[in-house]
Amino acid sequence: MYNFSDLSKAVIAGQESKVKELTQAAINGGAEPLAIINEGLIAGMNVVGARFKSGEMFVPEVLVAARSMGAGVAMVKPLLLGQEVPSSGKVLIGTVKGDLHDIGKNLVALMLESGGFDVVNLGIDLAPDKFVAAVKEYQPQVIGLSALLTTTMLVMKDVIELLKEEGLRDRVKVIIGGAPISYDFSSEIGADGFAPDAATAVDLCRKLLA
Ligand code: B1M
Repeated sequence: MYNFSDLSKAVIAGQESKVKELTQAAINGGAEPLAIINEGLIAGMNVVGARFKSGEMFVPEVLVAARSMGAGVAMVKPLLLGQEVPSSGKVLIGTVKGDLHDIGKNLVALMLESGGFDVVNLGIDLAPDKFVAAVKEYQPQVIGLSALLTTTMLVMKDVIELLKEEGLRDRVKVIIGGAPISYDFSSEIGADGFAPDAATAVDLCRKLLA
């Protein structure tokens, strides 16, 4: 059995060239491509998620780690010979209408991708009908709404109401987040969950889809 701990450590440290070198060594050593991704690269990123959540790592370090993980994944993917990397589920994510903040939302998208989810990042300033149209088009298991303004967080309720009107609410879990959002607000508007940070959003999606 191949030992991926150095590869995971290189991801955690965001050492892109070392990640590439160790990924190549694992490939040359005959390690299973999927094991390289799951037990080496994603395993490292899971540690990053946990450290980010506990305040031991910060946004720039998370971004560097995610980029180094992506470099490794890009090397392994061609070896999967058309096999799909098993997806943890499909998540649509976007920032609601009137709100242009996207740094945190993009970080959530990145961490979800790193956690094995298929992510469709819809962008910013999205009216409820845009989310509903995207649910119809992409058929996700989860939809993630982000808002950073106290004025725009109310749009989240409109998205949920429109999903109900269109008969789609039972088909998709709705999670919400952003600086002004709380657990109480998520219960009040009938969301399925709230995550205060990107790593918790990954845990929440895993829990909702278990
Ligand atoms: Co604006 N802004 N901003 N801003 N901005 C805030 C949010 C504000 C708190 C600053 C302040 O006054 N102290 C304030 C909001 C006040 C309020 O509503 N109570 C504010 C304001 C007022 C404004 C403008 C109105 C300013 C103006 O023009 N007068 C304006 C509004 C524009 C608009 O959206 N219509 C505005 C504009 C901007 C910039 C464009 C300059 C820029 C955004 C750039 C961009 O995103 N591309 C900006 C920034 C950078 C900020 C602050 C400084 C930082 C936000 C950020 O990126 N944080 C912010 C102050 C602050 O929050 N300290 C502020 C880092 C990021 C990693 O954290 O986004 O919280 P965050 O995301 C976290 C979690 O919240 C969570 O996970 C992320 C990672 O851990 N999370 C989710 C986020 N989305 C999630 C979704 C999930 C789950 C978790 O599930 C789906």
